[in-house]
Amino acid sequence: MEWIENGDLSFLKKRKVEAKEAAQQSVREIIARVRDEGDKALKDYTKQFDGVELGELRVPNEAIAAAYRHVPEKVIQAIRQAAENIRAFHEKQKPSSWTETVEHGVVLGQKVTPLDSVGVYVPGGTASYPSSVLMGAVPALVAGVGRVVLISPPQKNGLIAYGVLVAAHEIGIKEIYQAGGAQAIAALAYGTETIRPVDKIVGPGNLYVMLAKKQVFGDVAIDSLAGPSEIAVLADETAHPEWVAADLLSQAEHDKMSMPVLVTTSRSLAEKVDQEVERQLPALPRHEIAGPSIETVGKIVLAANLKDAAEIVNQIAPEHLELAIADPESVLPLIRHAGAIFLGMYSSEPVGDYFAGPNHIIPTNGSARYASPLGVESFVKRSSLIRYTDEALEANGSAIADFARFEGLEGHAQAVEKRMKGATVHE
Ligand code: HSO
Ligand code: ZN
Repeated sequence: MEWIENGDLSFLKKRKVEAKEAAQQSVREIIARVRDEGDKALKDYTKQFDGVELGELRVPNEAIAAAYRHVPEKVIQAIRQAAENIRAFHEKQKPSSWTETVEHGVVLGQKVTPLDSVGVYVPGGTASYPSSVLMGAVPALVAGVGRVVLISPPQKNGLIAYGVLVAAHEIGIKEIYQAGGAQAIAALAYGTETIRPVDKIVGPGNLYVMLAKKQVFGDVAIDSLAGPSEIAVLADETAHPEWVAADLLSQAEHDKMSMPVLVTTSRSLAEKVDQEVERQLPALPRHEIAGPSIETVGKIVLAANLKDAAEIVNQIAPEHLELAIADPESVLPLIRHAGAIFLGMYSSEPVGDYFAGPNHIIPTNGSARYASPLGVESFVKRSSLIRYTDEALEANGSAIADFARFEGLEGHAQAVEKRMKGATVHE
């Protein structure tokens, strides 16, 4: 891994991969064709990009029953337990409606309503993760979204990955479609003969999925635009080098562009972690992905003290942060920008990827500066409530009318004044 000893964090500027105009243009064309030709375009693109000739777009129930035969029982149990933990965690996030009565009997409040329909995109290929089905859909279900649909490209064998189907079934998702890429996003946004459109699309995907989400945004809501996975480990001399190295590699194996960063106050720990990473890397089945991430993106940043280290972490604003230090709680108040914070040496990042309960769809690319992990609040909206009384209008009507006239809006002023006692405005 590359060492940074002078505090120069300019590597962060290279984090974002800019999409080429050509890719944007082809996504534009795909979306336009799906809007025009619906199911036929989806099937054509699935043949072209996934090499699969689809009969039906919707996954039949028999396919889901069959999927169970291909997933080991202990994995089904793990999926079940994870789903339960994720559900319990997200239950706590449920925002509630409220009203309050203020001066003159005025009632103010907000009413929280779940979205009507949501589409969860699940990537194909080696990034087809049952855990992401749970993370995308469970918060929507907890929020009370009436219709949660799943869309995922078929694999070479013509079927969506078994684990994905099992995870979907475990949490009660019945509407599952096979299609991927920009065409799947277009179908969710605008609908086809088979697929009714949704109000919001969530879930990670490749560059084309991301560009498509960007292009349909405004017609439909989207979650964040997820980039490659990121992990920062803030470690002191008490950290266990072998474990820190394993955690850095755990995210490196996601993508050649994943960003593993060690920020440490201890030179000797840095040396040991560096060696450990080299030692563990070749043994990983995905070393051809983890290798480039470690070599070309991975960094070891030395900090003078924990306060500086925390500031470096804030500049990185990582998706995941591990505080592998003797007293993590003492540094926590200094951390302002990190999507998920893992405290102490037993909180390995994959614990959060699969199981603990918090979401693993988390802001990347520095967007943890202003964004939050996917959660129940991503699937609800607020309506404001206002109930004014005659007494309140009498007391405040003139102020409102004055404000309206100042904005040149006489009609607004009159609407209020007509309701005031002794109103003088008559036609
Ligand atoms: N770490 C990934 C999520 C994931 N990990 C899924 C394993 N499976 C999000 O950055
Ligand atoms: Zn992961």
